[in-house]
Order: sequence, then structure tokens, then C-alpha cells
Amino acid sequence: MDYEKYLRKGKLPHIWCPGCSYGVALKSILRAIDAQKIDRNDLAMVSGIGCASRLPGYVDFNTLHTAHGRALAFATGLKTACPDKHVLVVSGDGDATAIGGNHFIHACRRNIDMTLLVFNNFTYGMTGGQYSPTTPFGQFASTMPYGNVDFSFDIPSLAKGAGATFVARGTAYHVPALDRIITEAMRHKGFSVVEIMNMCPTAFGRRNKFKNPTDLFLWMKETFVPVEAFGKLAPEKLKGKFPMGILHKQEGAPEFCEAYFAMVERIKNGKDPQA
Ligand SMILES: Cc1ncc(C[n+]2csc(CCOP(=O)(O)OP(=O)(O)O)c2C)c(N)n1
Ligand code: SF4
Repeated sequence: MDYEKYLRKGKLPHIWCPGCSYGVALKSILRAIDAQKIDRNDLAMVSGIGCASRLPGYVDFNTLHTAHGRALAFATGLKTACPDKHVLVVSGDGDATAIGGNHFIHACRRNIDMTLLVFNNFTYGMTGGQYSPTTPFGQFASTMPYGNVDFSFDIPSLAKGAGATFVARGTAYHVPALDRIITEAMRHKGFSVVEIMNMCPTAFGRRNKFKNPTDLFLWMKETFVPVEAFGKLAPEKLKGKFPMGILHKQEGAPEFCEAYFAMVERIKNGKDPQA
């Protein structure tokens, strides 16, 4: 595939560290878009702030680099103004579930037709490794130098509980599966959330005894199990394992823009809102 046709070469070189898996995720996103033959003018990519949120700057779509945690609010306005466009939101775990946590849960219950990709690397990478809502219990961070004593969010469970109609998890190790997951998420009519396990060797790995990026990739290989196989694991084998793939899908729920514009039509036609 010709990746370069999608890149803003003037924005390169990128800021990502050697061994950061964000480039792997970027290529997966581009393959998913290319496979669907989406015209670049028909796609908008929106992000907040962080290493993950730099991604839209490198690609030649309609892009918005917004404020930390606020990408979903901007994306909601954009989608409502241009409901015929594909909208992809790229966020880090801090961006989506800490400073943007309230936007996240409310976007989930709104069922607006867009896809949120949360790059979960267990840390605030850009600002030097503070702990985030997904840092596992006991792991180390610049702000948890003696080990994290908070329990972490499970992003797919949070998304499902808040009402997202498509929830999936992929990883930067299981690349062909990730391509399929992103494609399916984008095809879903409604709010889709994909947690993409991504590893930050610089701010998280080194503090947590992962000596190099390969160790982090091998950890992902061992830890994430396709959801079908996960369901068949004996209870004693579940410890330390997590399912990946499409974890939840609900078809047919009213989509926000359609419901909103139908309401506008009813008002214009003077229909009794209670009828
Ligand atoms: C309102 C506001 N607060 C704090 C910051 C500082 N800040 C910039 S990026 C970042 C953390 C990003 O972490 P995450 O979203 O997990 O993305 P990553 O860098 O790991 O990809 C923070 C706290 C900011 N830019 N704006
Ligand atoms: S700090 Fe971490 S997340 Fe940010 S570019 Fe470097 S490796 Fe990637």
C-alpha cells in the first residue's frame, strides 16, 4: 500500500520516540481507511493533546488538533455540522479518560456516528510518565514512584457501561486483527470505541523493568487473547490475560444526528412534540 500518499511530508520527521508503537497504529488506521476507499475529503480526524494526539497532524485529511481532553466535544460539533463525513477521533488514555473522562462517557451514551480510537499506553507519555487512569495497580510512574495504589479503568467496560454501541480492543502487536477491528468500528453506525494497546518504552517501559520496546511487544503478545479463545480459557488460565477483538456490538439504536435532524423536521412542520 502507498502510505506516503496519505502523509503530510512537510510535517515529518514525527515527534515519536524510537520504539514507540504509535507508528504501527498509524499504519493500521491508514490501511483501514484505504481498504474502505474513503475519499480523503470525506474524512475528518480530530485529536486533543498528547503524543497520540499528534497523529492527525501527520496525515492529509481534514484534521483538527484541539485542547487536551476536548477532542470529542469538537468532533461532536463537526459531525453534527457535517453528518455525511466520517469522523475519527484519536486520543491517549489520559486525554480520553482523565481530563476528557466526562466527554468520553457522555459521547458513549449519545450514539453519534463516529469512531474513537484510544491509544492506551498506561501513562501520560508526552509530559514524562505521570500515572493515568489506566496505569495498572502496583506499576510505577513519575508521580507514583513507590508503585500505583489506584485501580485502573478497563476502557472497554467503561465504554460499554456508558452506552457505546460498538466496543473493541486491539493491540499494536496483533496488527492484522487491528486492521480488521478499526475497519469494523468505522463501518458501525453509531458511537464506536476501540482501545488500542500501545506501549510507551520511554516514559512507562523503562520505569517498569521493560528493558526495551521488544519486551513490551512480547508482553502484549502474551497478555491479549482473541475474545473467542478467551471465553474458552479455564478459570486458572485467565489470570493476567485480557480479551481483544470486538467485545460488544449493538445494532439499530437511534443515531444522534439522525434523531436530531428528525426532531428539527418535526419542529419545522409544526408537529406536536408530544404526539
Ligand atoms: C489543560 C491541560 N492540562 C495539562 C496539559 C499537559 N499535558 C499535555 S499532554 C498530557 C498527557 C497526555 O497523556 P495521554 O493522553 O495519555 O497521551 P500520550 O502522551 O501518552 O500519548 C498532559 C497532562 C495540557 N496540555 N493541557
Ligand atoms: S513518550 Fe512514549 S508515547 Fe510519547 S512518543 Fe515517546 S514512546 Fe511514544
